[in-house]
Amino acid sequence: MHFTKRRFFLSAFQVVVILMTGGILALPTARAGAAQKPNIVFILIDDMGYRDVGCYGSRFYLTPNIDRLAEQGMRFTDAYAACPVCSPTRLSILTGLYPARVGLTNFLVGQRWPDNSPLRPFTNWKTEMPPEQVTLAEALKPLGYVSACIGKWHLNSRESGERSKATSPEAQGFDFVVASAPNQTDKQAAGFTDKAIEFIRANRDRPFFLYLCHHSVHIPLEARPELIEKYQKRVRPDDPQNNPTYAGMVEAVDESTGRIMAVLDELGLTANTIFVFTSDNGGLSVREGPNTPATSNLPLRAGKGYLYEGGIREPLIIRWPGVIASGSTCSVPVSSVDFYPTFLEIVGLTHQPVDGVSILPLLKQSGTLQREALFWHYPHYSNQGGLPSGAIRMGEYKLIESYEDGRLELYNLREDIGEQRNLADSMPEKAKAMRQKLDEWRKALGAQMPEKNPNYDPSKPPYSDPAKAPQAWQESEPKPKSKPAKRARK
Ligand SMILES: [Ca+2]
Repeated sequence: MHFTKRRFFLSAFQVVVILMTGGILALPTARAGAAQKPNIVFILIDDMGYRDVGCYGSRFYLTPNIDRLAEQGMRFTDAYAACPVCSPTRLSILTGLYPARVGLTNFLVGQRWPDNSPLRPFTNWKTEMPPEQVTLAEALKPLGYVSACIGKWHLNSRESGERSKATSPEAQGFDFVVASAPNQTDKQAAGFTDKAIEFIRANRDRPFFLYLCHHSVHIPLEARPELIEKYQKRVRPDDPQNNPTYAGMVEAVDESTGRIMAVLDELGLTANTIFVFTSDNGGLSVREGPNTPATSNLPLRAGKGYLYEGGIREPLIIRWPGVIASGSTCSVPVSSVDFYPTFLEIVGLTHQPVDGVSILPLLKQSGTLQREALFWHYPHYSNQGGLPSGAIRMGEYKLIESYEDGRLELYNLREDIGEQRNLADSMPEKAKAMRQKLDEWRKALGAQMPEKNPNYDPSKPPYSDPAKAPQAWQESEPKPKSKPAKRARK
């Protein structure tokens, strides 16, 4: 089943009803005289890892502005991206849907598949966001919001040709768009920030949604020379985070965040602005391009491209003065599919069913979530060495299922955040029940599954031409059937 614009427009009638009955004015609380709906500032960093921020435990990177944002808001310890790579997580943020439901399950458009692997490549996965999906910008528009998309979009592609126009930010509800080719260098962080500030100043008197998506801290790694020099002096032999160039990029997005915070203060908008800071997938912890690995997510296992915690657990800070207690933390697991229903509940907008749930009770500390599980479906080989797999988190337990051979990994994240002790054999009933739930979820969403490869020859390497393999594969042990534990650690 797909949720479409048609269903959204049906519910638009309900919006009118809510407007007429004053429901919207009734929702925002604790902001005296705030008749105007809250602004939303959403800063999305590309490939920033869970531990890449000072307030998440880094001893190497310096992020005073992001740390200050956390002191003024809520820091989530168990926040997840819906996918370990870019595009699907971006889809989930803007629609509230799991990537598996839409069939957009990999980054656009770079599927690389080993020619000798246990699974056959499938090609009918979506290579653009279906135009009929209702984005946050489209949903907010009837309430008078003006929306900006500044930076990386990554939900369409040149490969989709003419159709890419229908999936551009402009066609998906954004009024002000500053876009560029993917993977531009760090020089753009400041330029994007200039544009974001321009947008905020121009729209200070009306509700706005700023979706600021830096290319940083994605490869290629490039930073200002003075920052590289600064962090060269901070490298310590016992710290696995030790890349001065990457550190310079982290500092540049911290500066950007500080500048956005400052302009909100200057214009008196801070109190009526929901400020979100997060990332789209884990930090790059293997070799991929010059001067990599970029970072280390330790003690989390692995990084971008993997369903281990290092690939999907994210920094998430949300500030909303008067509603969110300053300096608070939340350890309830949340996902990038939750932003959409949360924002729409806050502005009082009824919407079509989505996969995420509103986390407003967590923000207000007025209750918890009635959610049994979080799910992931990544049926691809990642450039970083990740294998086609699915995952489910229920409470403190997480199960990962390999799609190559059905191998199960079960971890207790409370006792074993590094996912080092596989409990699947010692807790077979728990593993079986969670695997069953994951399978039911996949079936309910119509998740695409790769088929077995009848020509697979385990005695041969995954790539017949090893030079065509991603760098992370070339530098690791033989790929298929090897133990992920060996490959995943730096
Ligand atoms: Ca990314």
